[in-house]
Amino acid sequence: MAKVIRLYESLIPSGNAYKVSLLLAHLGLTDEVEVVALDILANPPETRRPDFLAVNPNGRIPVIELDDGTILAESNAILCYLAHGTRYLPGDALGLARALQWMFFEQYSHEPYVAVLKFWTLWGGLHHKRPEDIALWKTRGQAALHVMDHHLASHAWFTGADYGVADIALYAYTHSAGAVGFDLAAVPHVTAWLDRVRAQPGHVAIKADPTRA
Ligand SMILES: N[C@@H](CCC(=O)N[C@@H](CS)C(=O)NCC(=O)O)C(=O)O
Repeated sequence: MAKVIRLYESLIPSGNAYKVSLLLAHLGLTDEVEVVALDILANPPETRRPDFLAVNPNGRIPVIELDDGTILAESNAILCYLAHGTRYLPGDALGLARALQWMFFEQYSHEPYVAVLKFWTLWGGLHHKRPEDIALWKTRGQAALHVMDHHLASHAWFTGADYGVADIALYAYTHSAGAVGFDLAAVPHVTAWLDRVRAQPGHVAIKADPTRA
């Protein structure tokens, strides 16, 4: 399997990029990977300039580069690649599908609301957004947290008996959801799970925000 040599991520702390950094830390690979941090707040964003579009035509981070020149985009696909053959990705068909179930949930029902509200609250000027859009992000993001809470009422982790890629994918934006107005007190099983994730060997926090230094 080709080795990861470079991670394209952002200068401000991106939850999608944090997923990759967190798994690299669990795998003890952090020091082997060069990090290229792009300014996504610039005008135009560095992710939308020709040199990066040649790397990822979708103009988004995270992206990894492997030692054979292969490029891989999409945070949850990157998690699956890096976790292949490790304890963080189930090897059986149902376990793998269950991990994918929660990672698709994360991208369709959670990240578009929880991450988007975080971005506009912290970096985008929320007052420029339409009140009905803000209300939708809050309602749907909170609904996603309740779906997680329902699962975690009877399971320690999102896939089988062990912590893995689905937990990493969902932790990335859930851990900071309270700071942007979501009600974590209403989802006690989620808050207990956040503590279990933080207690995993090799856990690292998301990086600091340079715009708030
Ligand atoms: N589905 C993608 C979403 C990636 C994404 O939205 N990345 C944002 C940062 S969190 C980005 O690159 N924004 C800059 C841009 O869109 O130009 C993934 O999971 O990797």
